[in-house]
Amino acid sequence: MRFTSIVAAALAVVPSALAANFAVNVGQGNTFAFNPTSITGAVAGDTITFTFMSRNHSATTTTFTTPCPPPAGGVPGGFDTGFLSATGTTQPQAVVTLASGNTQWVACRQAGGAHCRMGMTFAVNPTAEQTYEQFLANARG
Ligand SMILES: [Cu+2]
Repeated sequence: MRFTSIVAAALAVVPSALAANFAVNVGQGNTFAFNPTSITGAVAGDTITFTFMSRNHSATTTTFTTPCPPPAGGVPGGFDTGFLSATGTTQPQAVVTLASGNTQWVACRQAGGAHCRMGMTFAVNPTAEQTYEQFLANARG
């Protein structure tokens, strides 16, 4: 009986022990930017913790070819943190758990896409065929 409960407890710990968290700053230094601008090697179950450091922004999934503005709620299978404001010393966080390791394109949807067009963009697992740099160029139009 004791042995069984120890095994069950050990198994319960495995998924969280394997999952990685990626820390991403949003609007750091009052800029219209995500920092870092991309992450690689993310797999299902990993988390991204977005920390909103200035103004009012979102992290919203969008398309590679037409990034701006991202759709409210994000693209199907994606995510949208909604708008979060950093005020004074308050820097809200949003934690997104990835359902897959698929490539995802992310931008701020504030101001009808104005922040996005200024280059406020982020990529999850960009590829050699679809690079972050090309996504950024698509956003800037
Ligand atoms: Cu923004």
